[in-house]
Amino acid sequence: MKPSVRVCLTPALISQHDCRSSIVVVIDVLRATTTICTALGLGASGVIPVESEAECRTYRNANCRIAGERGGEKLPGFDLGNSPLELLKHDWHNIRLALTTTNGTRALHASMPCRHLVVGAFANRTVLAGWLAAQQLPVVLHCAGWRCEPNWEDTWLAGELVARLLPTHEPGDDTALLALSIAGLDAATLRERLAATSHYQRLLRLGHAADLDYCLQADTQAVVPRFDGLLLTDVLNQPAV
Ligand code: 3SL
Repeated sequence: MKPSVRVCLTPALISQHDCRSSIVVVIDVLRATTTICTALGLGASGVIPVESEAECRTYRNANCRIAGERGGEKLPGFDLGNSPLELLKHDWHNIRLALTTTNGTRALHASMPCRHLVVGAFANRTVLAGWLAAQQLPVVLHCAGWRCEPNWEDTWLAGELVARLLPTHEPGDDTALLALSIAGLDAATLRERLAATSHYQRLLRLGHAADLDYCLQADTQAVVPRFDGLLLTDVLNQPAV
């Protein structure tokens, strides 16, 4: 029997899922999980996802930059906002990133405890799907949404991942089928619907058009960020033991 792949549309529903026996994949396409994949893809030595602004400030030191936003706007005094493209301007060798965001970093903490916790974005779609397929474990795709409401872009990527897992996993709930049907729409309809969504429009208003384009590009970072409770590191790039 194939293991299941289920979809959780918002952190408000994550307690309904059996995370302890599953790989949970946190998805926040715009923009937190794209930022995490980009930081690790650029060689950062880890990403610390933090729930509060105050705690995040405590991580700043010579080897750790702090990044964060609320409502899409950079937090005052932080080194960086939550723009994945901003990361490209910096050298990340031996540097960590502590990150606090409105939804994505909270969804990560809300997923604990679980068997494994990894991060998904369009940026790592193919390598992530391949890694998940190889684990032969139940999967919960946990969409960060917006303030505990579902959103379009995270559900879309969840559907894309369900589609890629069909050879090895069984859709385990109606929500997986719903996400699958969204991912099956033609490319023009997907982009048209996305352009009408609230967070897309919010990021446009805030001047983040370039981030939007970047976050929707598939397979820019060959990483699978895994969370050990403190730090996200790339599971594909672990030192041999
Ligand atoms: O909510 C989040 O975690 C962020 O990704 C939102 S934003 O794109 O930075 O506004």
